[in-house]
Amino acid sequence: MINKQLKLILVSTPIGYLGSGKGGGVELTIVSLIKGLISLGHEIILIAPKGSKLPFESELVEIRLIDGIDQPSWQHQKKTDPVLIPSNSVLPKLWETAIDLANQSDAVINFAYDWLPLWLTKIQGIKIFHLISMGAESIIMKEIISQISQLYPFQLAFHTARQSQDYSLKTDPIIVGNGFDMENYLFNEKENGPLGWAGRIAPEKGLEDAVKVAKDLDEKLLVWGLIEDKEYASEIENTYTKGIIEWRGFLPTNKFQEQLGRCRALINTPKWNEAYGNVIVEAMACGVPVIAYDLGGPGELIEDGFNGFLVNPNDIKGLIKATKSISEIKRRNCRDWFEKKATNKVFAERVLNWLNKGLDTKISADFQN
Ligand code: HBI
Repeated sequence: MINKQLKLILVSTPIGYLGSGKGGGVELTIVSLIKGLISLGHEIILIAPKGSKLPFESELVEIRLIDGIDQPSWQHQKKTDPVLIPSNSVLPKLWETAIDLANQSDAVINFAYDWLPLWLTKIQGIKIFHLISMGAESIIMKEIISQISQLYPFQLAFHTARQSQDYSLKTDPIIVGNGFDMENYLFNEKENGPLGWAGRIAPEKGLEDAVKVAKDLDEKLLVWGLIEDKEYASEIENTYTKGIIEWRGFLPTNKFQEQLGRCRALINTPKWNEAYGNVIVEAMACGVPVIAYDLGGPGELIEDGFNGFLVNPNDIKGLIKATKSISEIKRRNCRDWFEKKATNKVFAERVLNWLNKGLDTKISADFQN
C-alpha cells in the first residue's frame, strides 16, 4: 500500500460540464471519488470542461477548466460509428492539459468513455488509469479497451464484473465498484411509501416496465431523472393511463435523497448492460430496498432477499410479485450494505489499491530493468 500522499490528476467526461447532469453517473463517481481521496489526504487536480463545479471547496483540490465543444455521447451514436472529433473539441484540449501536468503527479485517472485518452495510454512517461464507465457501447471503444487491457492490464478498472464481461479482456478485470457520500444520504425507516424509479429517461433504462407495475397495482410511480429522450418520455405518457407517472425531474442529491427515502421500493429496469446502477446504491443509502432486473451492475449490487429482489430481465410479473413482498426486506439491511460497500471512502480505498497495482508494476518494471 502506498502510504505517501499522492498527487492525482482526474480528467472528467467531455460530454458536458460537471454538474450539468449530461455526464450521467460519471459525474457522481468523480465527485464522490474526489471527496473520498481528499478525506484520505491526497491531492487532486481536476481537469474538466468550462462550467464544471464541485459541490464543495478544498485546499487539496485544484480545478482546471477547459473551454471547447462537447464530445458527442456514445449513447447517441451507433455501435459501428467512427470516433468523431468536432472542431474546437474539448476532448483533445482536456488531454493537452493532462499531459502538460502529468509529470507533477503520481498518476492520471481518466473518466471519459472515449477513444483518445485510451489511445494515449501508450504514451510512455505518463501513467493513465481508466475507470471504464459503460458497457461496450461502440465497436471502436471495445477494440481500444481490449488492446489496452492486453498492454497495460493494471491501468483499466471497471465498476462491476458483469460490465467488464462486455470486453474481451486477457486478464481478470480490476473491479472498483462505486462510491457515494454518506453525509448526503439519510436513512429513512418509513415502510409503506410510494413506488419510485430513477435514472436518465431514455430507452435503455426501461421506465415503461416500472409504469406497468404501478398500473397493475393501481398506484402512482414517482420518477426522478433528466428527460434525455423527450419522444420516449411522451410515448410512455401517451401509452399508459394518465396520472401514473409523477415526474419529479433531475434534482440535486440532497432533495433527491429526501424524496427517494420515502419510497417503499425503487424499481430498476435496465435494458442494457448497466455498468453499475448509481440510483440503486442511492436508494439503499436511504434504506429503500430495490427490485431490479438481474442484468449488468444491478445484478451484482442486490443480494436477493437481503437488500432487495432480483427478477429475470423483462419479467413484469416477476417485478409485480417482488413489489408485493418488498416488506420482507429489512430497510436497515440496505443502509448497512451501503455503509460497508459503497461509501466514497471505501470506493477511494479500492481505487488506491488499483493505482498501487499499476504503480507497483511500474516500480517493479523499473526494478527489473
Ligand atoms: N460518451 N463520448 C462519450 N464520452 C463519455 O465520457 C460518455 C459518453 N456517453 C455517456 C457517458 N460518458 C456517461 O453518461 C456514462 O459513462 C455513465
